[in-house]
Amino acid sequence: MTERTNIQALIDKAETTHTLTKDELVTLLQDRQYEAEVFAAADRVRQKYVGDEVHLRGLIEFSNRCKQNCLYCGLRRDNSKVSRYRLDMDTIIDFAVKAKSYGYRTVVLQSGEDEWFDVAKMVEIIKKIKELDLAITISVGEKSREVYQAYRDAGADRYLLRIETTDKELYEKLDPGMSWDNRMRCLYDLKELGFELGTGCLVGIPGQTIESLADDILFFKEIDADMIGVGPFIPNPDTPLADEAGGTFELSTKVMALIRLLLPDINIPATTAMESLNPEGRVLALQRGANVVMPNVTEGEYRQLYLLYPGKICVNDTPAHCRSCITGKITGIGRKVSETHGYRAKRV
Ligand code: MET
Repeated sequence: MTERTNIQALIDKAETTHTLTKDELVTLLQDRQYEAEVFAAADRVRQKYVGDEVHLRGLIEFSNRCKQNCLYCGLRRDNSKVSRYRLDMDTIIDFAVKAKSYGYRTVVLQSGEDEWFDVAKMVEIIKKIKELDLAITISVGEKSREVYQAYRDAGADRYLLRIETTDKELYEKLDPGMSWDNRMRCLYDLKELGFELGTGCLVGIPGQTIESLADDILFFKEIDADMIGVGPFIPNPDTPLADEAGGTFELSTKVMALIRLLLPDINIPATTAMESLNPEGRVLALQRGANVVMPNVTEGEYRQLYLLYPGKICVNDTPAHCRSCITGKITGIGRKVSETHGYRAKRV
């Protein structure tokens, strides 16, 4: 077969059977010539399985304090340049009320790993937000199964915990003091407890190979993740990886498009980090397989203090501005803002 025919056959296989072997994924990840065909196939699969609606999730970044020391993250414990904040409970609830008033049907509560928010405080926050008839996604890192159970019992619907990389050795190098096995344990516990499970990976971290990205994609299928967020690695000057090369927009969206082909009915965000690399990043991502956007609803000075990576977009905007801006972008490409809670479609 000629190269074109071979690549086209792989794309057709992915589009029709939603399966690829590791070698086939590697071939598609390495190819640069027929990327447009991969993106077009992902867009068709997105349209067929989850439709034209885009789900918006209002993101509340409620604490930038973190006990972990991940080398790639601006909020790492050893970064003394960050001025640390922690929102009080009333402020968190207030932001959730406002998120609802902007029309969001889900709030995502995200923070560094901040033990001040113990299980009792989180349960109280979750219960109060549930009274607003919002879906709740929690993203606060690694906890025991019992703690996850308590969040679930309180009404949390979804949990976001990226594996970041399925390469165990690389993971443990980049996340000193953390255990890859424990992160896997967390992901399987969350799935078993009935959360909609969100995970995902970084693209372009130093030491990562194309083969390991293929493993990441196959792992997402294996665990039957309900949402997958892919972010390009963007080196933060205040971290040990300051001088490393970052990931590219093209490869990040390629990984995302392949995930759409293999997990056709899941929710996939057009991530903020993608738009930080390309001014049209979220719209392009929505046309390459994504069907979710997570606008920030954190207000005031806190918005500038939650810098996982430099160049983060919208840090000087208000939540109301972001709401109308993103609506304009979505309708501008002929898509529609969803008015549902946006659970996984499950149409396969
Ligand atoms: N540290 C947590 C995690 O790894 C929370 C999000 S990262 C800012 O998932």
